[in-house]
Amino acid sequence: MDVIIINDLEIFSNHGVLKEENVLGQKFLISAHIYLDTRKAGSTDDINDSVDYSQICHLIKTIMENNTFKLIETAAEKLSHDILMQYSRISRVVLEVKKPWAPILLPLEYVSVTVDRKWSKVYLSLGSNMGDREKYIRDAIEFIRNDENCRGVKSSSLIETEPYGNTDQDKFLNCCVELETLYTPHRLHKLTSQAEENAGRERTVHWGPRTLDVDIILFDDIMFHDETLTIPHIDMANREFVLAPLCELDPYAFDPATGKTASAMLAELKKS
Ligand code: PH2
Ligand code: MG
Ligand code: MG
Repeated sequence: MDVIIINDLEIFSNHGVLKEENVLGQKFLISAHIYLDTRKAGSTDDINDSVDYSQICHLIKTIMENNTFKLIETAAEKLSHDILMQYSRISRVVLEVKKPWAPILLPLEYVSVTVDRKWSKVYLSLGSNMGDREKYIRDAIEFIRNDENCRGVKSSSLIETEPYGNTDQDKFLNCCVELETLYTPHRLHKLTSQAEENAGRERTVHWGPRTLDVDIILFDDIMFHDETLTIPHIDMANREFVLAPLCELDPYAFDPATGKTASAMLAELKKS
């Protein structure tokens, strides 16, 4: 990915934990690595095919001057978030806020914080086998689409599937959804749980009938496990109702743990 760099943009503003800092103000230096594809602009020579770094600098100045944050962390979070929100061409921002006059009663060059924020590519699996299955699934997709921290929400077709695991229950409707998100895996999991709650899901029988189940299948190339979340989905390679719709969206989506693509996993599953 190409990168536009803004280095040490100087802004006078009022962030700080101390009252004096909020009143007097001080100098901040903002740097940003802005990742985007500049190839098209590089050949058309048209600013509309890139982002205007001057505009971004003024956006940074406005945010810095119109807010009073206690922490440089908050300033960096807000700046990177707003840049990613306002410029859809930008896929990632690495942003540093430097505070050269930090009042610590000791000489120092500066203190700073650097955040790295980006649109992550995610695949979800949705399933329902109770009530108006299609409506629960479509409402969930709409709910996710309406969240400003998600974009490019795209669904596979809906397929009817035999219950897997606990087979003594009704048939499922399943699909996969591809999206990009600014959320962390845990924050996205909170959103998918809210989608399940909107469908009135009650957690009674493990692997039992449900109005809606939304599972995170892949999240960039992250491999992660704790008591609430396992990514990639632990059983994806054994589930045709996950792999078939995933292949429809992207047959080359792959499990970073095994390096296997969705289409290779599906082919293996069908053979066994
Ligand atoms: N979900 C399960 C268990 N079994 N079977 C099908 N066909 N579709 C599902 O979504 C499904 C399942 C647990 O999440
Ligand atoms: Mg599930
Ligand atoms: Mg689940």
